[in-house]
Parts: sequence; C-alpha cells; structure tokens
Amino acid sequence: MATKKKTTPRKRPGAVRSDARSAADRRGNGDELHQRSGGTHPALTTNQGIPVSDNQNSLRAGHRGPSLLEDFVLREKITHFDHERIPERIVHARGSGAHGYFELSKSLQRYTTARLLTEVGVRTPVFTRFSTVAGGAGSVDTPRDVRGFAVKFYTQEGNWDLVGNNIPVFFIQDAIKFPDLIHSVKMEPDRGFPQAASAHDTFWDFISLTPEAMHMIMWAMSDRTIPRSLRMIEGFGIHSFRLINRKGESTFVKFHWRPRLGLQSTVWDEAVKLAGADPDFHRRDLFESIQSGNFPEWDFGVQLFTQEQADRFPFDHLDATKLIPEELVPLQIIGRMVLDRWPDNFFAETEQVAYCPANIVPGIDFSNDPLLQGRLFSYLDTQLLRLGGPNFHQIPVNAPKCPFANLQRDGHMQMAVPHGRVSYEPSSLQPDTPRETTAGFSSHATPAEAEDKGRIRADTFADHYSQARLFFRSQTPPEQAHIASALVFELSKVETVHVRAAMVGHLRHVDPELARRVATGLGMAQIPPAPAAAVAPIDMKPSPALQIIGKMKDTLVGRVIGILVNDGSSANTVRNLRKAAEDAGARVKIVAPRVGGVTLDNGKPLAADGQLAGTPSLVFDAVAIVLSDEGGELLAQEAAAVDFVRDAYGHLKAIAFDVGATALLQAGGIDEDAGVVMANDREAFIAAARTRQWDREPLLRTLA
Ligand code: HDE
Repeated sequence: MATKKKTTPRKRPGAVRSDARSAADRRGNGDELHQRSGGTHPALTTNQGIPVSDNQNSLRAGHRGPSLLEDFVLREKITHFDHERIPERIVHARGSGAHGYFELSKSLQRYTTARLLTEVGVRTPVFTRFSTVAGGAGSVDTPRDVRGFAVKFYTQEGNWDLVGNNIPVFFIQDAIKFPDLIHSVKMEPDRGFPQAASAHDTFWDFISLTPEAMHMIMWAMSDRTIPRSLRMIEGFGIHSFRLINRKGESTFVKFHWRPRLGLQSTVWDEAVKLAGADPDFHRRDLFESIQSGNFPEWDFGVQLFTQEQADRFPFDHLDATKLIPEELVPLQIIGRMVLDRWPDNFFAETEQVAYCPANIVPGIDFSNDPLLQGRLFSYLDTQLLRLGGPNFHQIPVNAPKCPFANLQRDGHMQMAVPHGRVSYEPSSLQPDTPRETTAGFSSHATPAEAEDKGRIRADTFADHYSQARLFFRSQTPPEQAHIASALVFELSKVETVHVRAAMVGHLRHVDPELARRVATGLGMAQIPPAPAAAVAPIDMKPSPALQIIGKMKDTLVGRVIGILVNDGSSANTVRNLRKAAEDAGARVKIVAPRVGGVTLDNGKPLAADGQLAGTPSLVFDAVAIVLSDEGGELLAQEAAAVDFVRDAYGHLKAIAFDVGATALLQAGGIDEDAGVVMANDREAFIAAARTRQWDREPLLRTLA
C-alpha cells in the first residue's frame, strides 16, 4: 500500500467525487481502487462502488438470447446517461466561462463598507460567464446578439453576482415585459426558426410596438453585437445600484468593465461566415488565450453620483433604457479582473453556475429600477427548475468561499450533514448554532414614497428617443453606416410590410437622415410617417466614449495573424514576419494546403497549425501570403485560397504578400491599398494590421 503512487480523485478520469467526504477518505478510496484494478488505472466501478469486470457486453441469456433485466451495470449506466441533460437557460443558454480574480486598486471606503471594494490589493476569486442571449446552448458563437457578462465574486462577506451585459442599456423598462421580449426574439413558435437571430418578423413586430426599445436597438444594430472576441467586449451592470458607507449614507453607482485589449468587433459578413467556419469561435478564442497564458483582463470602473446630481440629469437613471454619459459622470477605474483558469469541467462549472442579481454583500444595495426589481425574483426561481431544487448553492461553483451557516435544511440533493438537534432560531439547546450579526446585510433606509399603489410607468420614463439619437450621433461615419446597414439587413428579413414601415417611422425620431438611409436601403418609395412621441426628443452632447472604432486600441496584443504558405515558400520571409508579429504582441498561425505542413525554400519543414480548407482567413486579424511562384500559380486555381485572400480583403484586414503570391491576389481581385503591403515591409504590415481598413469598405459593398 505504502509503495503505491498516490493519485488525487480530481485527476482520476470519470471518478465520482462527493464533497461531503473528506479528502483523506477520497484518497483512501483511490488507493483501494488502484489496488483492486491491479494496475495503474483506477478500477471502473458502478456508482455504488462495485467493480465492473466487463464494460463492453451486457448480460445476456445465451449467445443470441435477450438481455437480462438483472444487469444492474447496464441499467445504472443507461439510466444515468438518460438523465444527463438539465434544462438549458431560458435566455443566455450559450455561454463560456472562466475562473480568475478581481483585484482592487483604489479604495471606495468613503462610499461603501463592502470589503472587496475597500481592501486595496486583496484578490477576490471570480467565476465569469459570457453568453449570447437568444440562441440555444448548442447555437453558434457569432450571431448578432447582446453578450451577457456575468461575474460571481466569491468575497469574504459572501457571493456578489454582477450579472450584466456588454451594452449599458436594455430593451425594456419594466420586468413584466421580459417574457414578451424574449418570446419575440426566440424562434417563432409555429415554425421553430430562426435560431439565434433577431432578423425575423416577431422580434421586429414587438420592437416596432415598443418605443422604449429604440435606444437599445441602436446598440444592438451597432458592431457591439458582433464582437471579435469575448476578451474584447465591455461589460456593464446596467442598473443603478447603491453603495452604502459606515454612516449609512447612500451613493448611486453604475458598474463598468473595460477590456485591457480594447474594444473590437468583426464586420457583419465576417460574423456570418464565422458561424459556419467555427461555431465555437469565441469559446475557442477564450480557451486558447487562457491555456497559452495570455490571460484576458478588464479594468473595473464605477460612475458615482448622488441623488441631487441625479435630479439634474435630463433622464431618469432608474430607467434601464438610459445610460449616464461619461462626460456627465466620469468613470473611475478602481480595479481589474484577470481570467486565468479554464474550468476543469464545462458542465459542472459553466453550465451549473447560477448567477442571481439579488446576491449582494453588505455595503452594496439595490436601486428602485423596476427592471432590476423583477430580476431580483427571476434568477432564484429559474435555478430551482434548472438545477432541480433548493440546494444548488452547494454545487462547488456556486458555493461561497467564505464560511456560511444557517438553519435551512433538507431538500433535494442535500449534500451537507448538519450536526445536532437545533434547526430553528431563537434556541437555547445548542450554543454553537448560527446567530444574527450586527455586521450583517442591512437594506438602505430609502424613504418610501407616499403614493397610491398602481400599475405605474413614471412620466420620467417617457423619453424614448433622445438617447437613441445621442448614441447614433456619437458614432464615427463607418459605425453609423454599419448601424444603418444592419437595420436594412434585419428589416429586409421581415416579411410583414407594415412592421418594416413602423420601424422606419421610429427612426425618424432618432435621426431623420438614418430613417432616409434605411428607407432607401429597403427600397421604400417614401419614408413612412413617424409615430407620435410621448416626449419630443432633445439633442444631447455627443459622447465619443460610445464609439468602438474611435476608441479602438492601436495594438496587436491578443490578436492572431495567419501566414499562408506552400512548398517552396521563403523561410526568411516567414521567419521575419513571425518575429515582427510576435514582437507586436500577436500570435502567429501557419496555414498550409495540407496539415502535415510544407518544405520551405531552405529545405526545412514547417509544421502547419491549420489546413487551408478548414482555416479560412476569417479566424485571423490579419494575414500574410508567402508563396513560391509555382505555389502562387497553383493556389490561384484553388477556391479555398482565393476565398482566403478575398475574405481577408473584404473584411478590411491587412494583407502582406510576396512576389510569389501575386497570382493568387490577382485571382482574388485584390487591389493594392494602404492595407495591402509587401511582405518585406514589415513595419507597414504591422501598422496596418493594428486596425481595419475602413476606407476600403465603401469600395467593396453597398452600405446604407
Ligand atoms: Fe437576465 N435572466 N433577465 N438579464 N440574464 C437570466 O437566469 C431575466 C436582464 C442576464 O451566464 C436567467 O440563470 C429577467 C438584464 C445574463 O448564467 C433568467 C429580466 C440583463 C444572464 C433571467 C432579465 C440580464 C441572464 C436565465 C427582466 C443585463 C446569464 C437563466 C427583468 C443587465 C447569466 C438564469 C449566466 C440570465 C431573467 C433582464 C443579463 C431567466 C426576468 C436587464 C448575463 O432568470
């Protein structure tokens, strides 16, 4: 026994681990299992621990006879398999998560007692899940959709869940509209399509009848909803929350995440093609970057404001369709989040993680935002069904990492074994039972408004267009063109003519020129009339902080460059390009016609990271084409190679090429421009690769 190699249960494939047992118990069991298998592998057992001698054949009555009901090994295995699926999330079903930590750099002690926001330098573990909203769990990563950005902070004072999105506003003002919104965007109930797409009649029907959605629609039609990478999205808590300090004073707060790699998006044609080329594009990107040690990071920022300031805003901050421009209330960066560990098991962690906006810690409190208030109910309710009972907080990814104790008991899947007689309070029989503490959570004593109860929408929520206008007018010209073109694309998929017309009518309030562009793009003879606006929109000062292109970081860090090679490609050129790209912070992948790689002009082999037909230029931020003369002629006849260069060009990416690649570039119809450069001009290539060639776009496609 003593000479046997110890294995931890965590590393045993397929080993079942109950956290109710001590680590010592589990190790003991592992040793025994090894002993029983008589080799290096642990013995395969049933869930009851009974060793299995034959995992290939079921128990049968004779060579050609029926299977026997007695076969408990077969029955247990199949029964467990039959129950492997749990309900997917009703929204945000498709997601990818990672572990990491939050580290505070600036104390908010003046405003809050929350320890994670006051103890500078302390690292709080987090589990963060990014998601799309509309599609099912098996849908693709790159539809046009809002991205969920949910962070569970395992603080020393309990779990705080900041369950936000990559857009700072939302479609609706009141939780009671959420089922309608989601029903409209999900696949239509009679036909069961489209999956993960807003470009269909029911969504736009609902939106055209919901003027409060117009601001969010501007964001949804912008490139924010087709991100390049989950590592390059912003995150927002959306609602106003409160920070509560030692004196019980309240300050309003909006929470923001800012990606250190900068914001970046794809272009629409690229997003569409990525859906086919790599349905897991975002998940793979996050996985690869974490596994390779390039941990994504976000700055954490707050906008702090008082009730008096809020009273002067030309909008109501409790209305989730409104943002607070940074020019009005500046963003203060107070910390950072680093995601540095991919989960061990997708189901156990990413699928079972249960976020809930109601999970907050002392020093933070809710606001009266009616959307937030509805969410406080919804998430616990949904977990009860999804995870099957009231003890889901015991699942390791959901359990607090600080001690927790109360007198709740029993229920499905209870894993804890509480000791003693007492499960009530007050009690006197057992001195070690948990009791209330003065340091416990207490709600801010917000004065209640002495008003009649009723199904009320506040007058201050009535302005539906001013911030939609603010957003559109704050964008750069290419971004405005993308918004207009996205509206044309989506509404062109809407079959019902009056829905298209109603939508364009709303756009007149947002920006008459936008309405004109979209109407032209839809081939309308006239611009439809605008609906009556509850409140006339006002002009607000443009906010450049709302742009993507204007704010894009001039960097290649975290980006990927693809080099297309063939037999006889110049070893020198490939080496120099690789060095230049890696020096600039990018990763390099080699693409070749065959996955076995190529032989370069110096006679040396070069391994490929991807085969040409399965590795289109879509998956890269910029490409280099390094070919021998013969290779160029050959690949000019190859559709996958022609698409490689044509797509890179169409998606506004930088292309470096050498003389041998000329024939291929010609076959792709590529014109030289500032982003199409000779491979030996490495500086020009790296500079061009840091951005996209926006000037190229109007020459390539009709934008609205
Ligand atoms: Fe959610 N939302 N939501 N939501 N939401 C869920 O909870 C809901 C809303 C958001 O990675 C569900 O565990 C209602 C706004 C994210 O697991 C459910 C309303 C925002 C995630 C639910 C909203 C969000 C969810 C589905 C209207 C941005 C995924 C499964 C009041 C601030 C979290 C689940 C993850 C998930 C309800 C509105 C973000 C059904 C009723 C606004 C990121 O409980």
